[in-house]
Amino acid sequence: MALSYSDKVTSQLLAFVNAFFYRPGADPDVVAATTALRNLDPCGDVLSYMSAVQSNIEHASEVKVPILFAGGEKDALYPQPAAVQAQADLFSNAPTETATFPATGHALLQHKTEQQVQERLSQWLDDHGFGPPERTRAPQIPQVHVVDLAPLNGSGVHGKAILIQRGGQLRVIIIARGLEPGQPHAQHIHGLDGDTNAVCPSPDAADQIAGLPQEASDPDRFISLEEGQPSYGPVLLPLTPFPDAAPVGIVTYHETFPVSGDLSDLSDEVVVLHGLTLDGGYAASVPVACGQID
Ligand SMILES: [Cu+2]
Repeated sequence: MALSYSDKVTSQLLAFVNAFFYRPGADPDVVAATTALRNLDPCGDVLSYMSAVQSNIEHASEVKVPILFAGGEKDALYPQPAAVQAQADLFSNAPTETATFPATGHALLQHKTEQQVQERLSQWLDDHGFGPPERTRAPQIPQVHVVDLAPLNGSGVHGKAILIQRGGQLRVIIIARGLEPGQPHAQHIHGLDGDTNAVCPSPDAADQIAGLPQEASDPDRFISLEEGQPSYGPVLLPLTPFPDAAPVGIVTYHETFPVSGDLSDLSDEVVVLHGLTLDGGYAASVPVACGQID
């Protein structure tokens, strides 16, 4: 069975309790009855207060983090500014500051100076690198883009890219079929500068080089990587590692990238897959599928 309340009471502690909670001359029977009924507080019972204070004082010099001691000038329990200064002096190895608020009592946040106290505490937190509270930042709602990948250059490649953007992270999932089995397929997010929408190149992009007639400039009739660039722009994000297509010509891909700047808004960009066997062998850079990101 636990010790009763009265078992723990020493005469010294009882004197402290009497002085703290009761007027001089309070009826001893009332004091005894109410003391016995006193609830335990979260730190143990109130009678542990004195020994806790003693222990805290003994360990105060071990504290090394910054501390602000704040008190009210009209505090009837702890006369200020002497009390906050006495506390600060105990923490001899910590960087300490003191603040005393005029026309303020013991409960700092329950007086008309509350705003002043709040501002001083906020300023101290700011000065010590705590910054604005997390809850003032915008919530991070994921943006999801589902992109249809349509064939270029008669490749027969079809697929989907799913782009999930949240905070500074971009998850990319690509599933495509009709690719060259066993070959590596470069894949990128392409885009144009500023607000210009990148688009997938139309078949006549094949003769856009230098404005020459198609037969002269591009006898192969294929849209090369460079010929597609006026439509889709340069590479903004290589979706590495580039996958090899499975023996049946399928690619499945899943990676996460940190993104910022141009890529924080993907809605003007395109996804391009590359790699096709032409007469001269495997042309790794030729675009074979493209999809505009909505
Ligand atoms: Cu590309």
